[in-house]
Amino acid sequence: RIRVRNLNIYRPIIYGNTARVMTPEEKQTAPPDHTHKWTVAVRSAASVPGSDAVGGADDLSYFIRRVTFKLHDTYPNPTRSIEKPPFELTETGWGEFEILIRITFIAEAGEKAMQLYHHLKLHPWPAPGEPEIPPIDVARAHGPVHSWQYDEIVFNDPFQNFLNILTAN
Ligand code: SLL
Repeated sequence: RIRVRNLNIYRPIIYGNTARVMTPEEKQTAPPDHTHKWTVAVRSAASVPGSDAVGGADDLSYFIRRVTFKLHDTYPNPTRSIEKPPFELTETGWGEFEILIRITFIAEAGEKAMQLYHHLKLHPWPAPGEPEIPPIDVARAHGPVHSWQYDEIVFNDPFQNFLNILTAN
């Protein structure tokens, strides 16, 4: 296995969540205290030709093998592994918390898993110093919440065969 020295190659990603207030129908099949439906995801930030979506949902598996989302311990089986794209997880709940996102690369990368943290955001208002959470109908009227972070996954001195995989995609 040959490393290509003095070369950095990066892939842009976005990670984060969307959230919205659950509909009455959705509430019927969820635990009674759950108020929000949310999706946490890792997506490509490279533009997808012919798509105006934010991030390409499907195009990270050529170098990412698995994304694991570690949820709050109040969730059953809080460690959720997604082995296929799209690397996302949808759940319901009532509270915000820190999600540990672990990205495992394909074996050819020869890289350790990468860890990111994302604060799951359910409420549109900035919470710090704001003890009061407005009523649910106020939240519903406000519409979905989006909280995304841009990042670049950098590979230093990549293996030649991994570099080939990255540049072929
Ligand atoms: C808080 N630090 O106290 C946060 C914890 C936990 C959120 C929030 C549902 C889990 C379940 C859920 O939303 N947990 O019972 O399925 O506000």
